[in-house]
Amino acid sequence: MRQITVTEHLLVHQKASPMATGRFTRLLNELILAAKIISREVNKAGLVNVLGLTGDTNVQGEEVQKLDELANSILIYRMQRAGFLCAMASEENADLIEIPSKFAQGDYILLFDPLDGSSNIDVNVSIGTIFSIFRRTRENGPVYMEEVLQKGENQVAAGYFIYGSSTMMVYTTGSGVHGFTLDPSVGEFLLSHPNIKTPEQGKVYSVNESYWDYWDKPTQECVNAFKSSNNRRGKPYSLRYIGSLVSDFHRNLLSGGIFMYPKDNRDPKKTSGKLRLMCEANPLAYVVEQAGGAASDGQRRILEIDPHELHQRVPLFIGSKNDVEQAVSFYRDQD
Ligand code: AHM
Ligand code: MG
Repeated sequence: MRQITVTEHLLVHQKASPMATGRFTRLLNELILAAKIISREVNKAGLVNVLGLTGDTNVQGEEVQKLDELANSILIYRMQRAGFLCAMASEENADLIEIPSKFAQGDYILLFDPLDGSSNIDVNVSIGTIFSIFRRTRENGPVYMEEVLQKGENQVAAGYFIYGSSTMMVYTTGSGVHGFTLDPSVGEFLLSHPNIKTPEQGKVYSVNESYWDYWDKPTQECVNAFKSSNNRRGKPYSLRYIGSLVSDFHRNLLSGGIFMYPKDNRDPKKTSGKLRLMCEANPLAYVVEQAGGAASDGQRRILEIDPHELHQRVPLFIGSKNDVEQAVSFYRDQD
């Protein structure tokens, strides 16, 4: 059977969209190449001394894994030279990453989490790269932070690569969600999951329940509902939590369910959970909505949140529509 490569798929979609340009397709192709290189490095990590910590902490105050740093530098190196970007932002870098003037400039902005779930790297659990693409709002000139801090609903593309039992790419440009599996023998991503639709009702809830004592009442009531029969489904959900957002999200996208990272009071200043709006919540929210699911911070649709800083954190409830609606019902009229 003839299989469609991701490049062919992009070209077909490019023709169908009046907005799409060849430059956008080439930008995605460059990103795909960077992900293939990261995938290769992840696959041989145990053999080449790139497991473990670098000894540094990142802008989030988290310990940096060697592979985190490697994935970040692969993306920055390739994408700065691609010629289609005017700025980038990474979960690992405090500030915007400029495109040096010696390289061609473009009008897209790329945000990414280079290696999400990195605390799982050393134990061979699936991890991933999450990406979000915006178009800049001004014609030219230097890129200011306001151009980057756009609402998620302005994304022109978003998705992720998951380095799991196979490497997959899942993306949307606003006309459905499509999944491709890397065939390592030919080095191509081939269409394996066309037009993904997430089940309206899931059977799984995914949350780090060890934070119970740090949660507010609505969160405890919400989680209690998922684990009892006192919910819209009428029976308890199963708990699945890998602790690697891309993996938890991907499983729930395909099989149905909800992933939650609510706010907690571990640190009085951290009232917004752990996950980042721009690099994690926005792109996955775009994907899930395009697949028929939903994403909320408990009060608002994630994609409607007006960001005020690059590394802003948000509570996240994401997945099957019925399950997200059920979770949100516990927070309505709060705060
Ligand atoms: P990271 O981007 O530094 O890897 O952190 C995000 C990760 C997510 O992949 C995962 O969902 C979450 O952290 C797990 O956090 P916790 O250990 O608090 O449950
Ligand atoms: Mg992450």
